Amino acid sequence: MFDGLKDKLDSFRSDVEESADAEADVEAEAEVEAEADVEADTDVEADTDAESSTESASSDADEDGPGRLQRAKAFATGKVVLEEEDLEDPLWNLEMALLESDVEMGVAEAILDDLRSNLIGETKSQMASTGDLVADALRDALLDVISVGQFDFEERIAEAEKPVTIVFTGVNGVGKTTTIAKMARYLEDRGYSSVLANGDTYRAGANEQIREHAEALGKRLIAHEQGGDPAAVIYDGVEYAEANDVDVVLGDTAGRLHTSSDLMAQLEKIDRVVDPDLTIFVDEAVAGQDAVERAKQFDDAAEIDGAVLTKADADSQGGAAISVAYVTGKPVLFLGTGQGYDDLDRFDPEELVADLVG
Ligand SMILES: Nc1nc2c(ncn2[C@@H]2O[C@H](COP(=O)(O)OP(=O)(O)O)[C@@H](O)[C@H]2O)c(=O)[nH]1
Ligand SMILES: [Mg+2]
Repeated sequence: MFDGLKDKLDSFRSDVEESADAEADVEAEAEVEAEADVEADTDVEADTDAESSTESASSDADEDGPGRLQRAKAFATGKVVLEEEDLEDPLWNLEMALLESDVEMGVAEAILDDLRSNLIGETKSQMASTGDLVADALRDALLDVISVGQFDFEERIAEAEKPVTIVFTGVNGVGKTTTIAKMARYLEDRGYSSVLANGDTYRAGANEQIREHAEALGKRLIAHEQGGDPAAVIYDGVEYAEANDVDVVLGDTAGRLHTSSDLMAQLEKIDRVVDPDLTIFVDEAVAGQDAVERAKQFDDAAEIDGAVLTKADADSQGGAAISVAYVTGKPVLFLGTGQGYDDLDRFDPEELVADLVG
């Protein structure tokens, strides 16, 4: 998962390290030269011109000893090692790498700004190498954008009045129905009963598909005829849950109608009629910026509370996982990591960042 992105972040670290170390070498040599200048000046007791002093200095600095000593001294005193020019090239490379990984432009800029303000003027002590400093700054910068809006999903379910109604939105084929099935299993593992309600009354075969999942999981399915009113189906699901003490209603929706404005209007209606406790947007992690764009659109039609990114198992870029929360202001709550019912992982920003920046 996100291996390509991991490599790119790693390159940034070694980029800065290289650039800062090269700078430190130059500075250490300059200092040795400056000291040699002073010695040369006192030796001849005259104001020697720059050229001759450089000459006499370079012969001194050629010996390895003093240069190493200077560097060791700078290292021990914690002098400033990261300057704007050290970061220019690495930051540029990082920005390109993030965009290549399908991170949204504004998100990439936020990460860069964060890094700039955290790293420039940063001092290096004996304890921390440049690489460690950069890794810390990267972790902070990523966490800031990834953790936007996070809340504890389990706690939300626990505290909500039952039945809790959750409606899943998103385009066709991204894994909505599969995610609902996984969610039924996830809830069961935590002691909550659930009923499935098929609001995808548009697609032929939708009832059969979700019924297979319901049967495999031992869950009740509420479904109407194809072409029926999706809001009515989910509403029936809520009534069933109320009458039968079921904790959670999981409402599926269509991912495609005749036109996309029909779809948005239908989602708005479900939102109005059912008034779900949570609306969760589902898209594929692999869709990158398209997923981010769609998250915004769906949020406009029927306000979302969070997102699930599916097929993270097949995503090496991580752009959507990094961008969705920052762009929509709504958190990524789960990652789909496979086709099995247990392949739903709670999205933990700290864990992800630790994984990305080793
Ligand atoms: N690899 C992988 N495949 C998934 C994941 N989630 C869903 N799928 C597959 O994506 C396809 C479409 O899923 P479906 O639930 O029918 O999408 P829907 O049209 O949005 O309801 C199915 O073949 C699923 O098995 C996931 O997290 N990882
Ligand atoms: Mg479906």
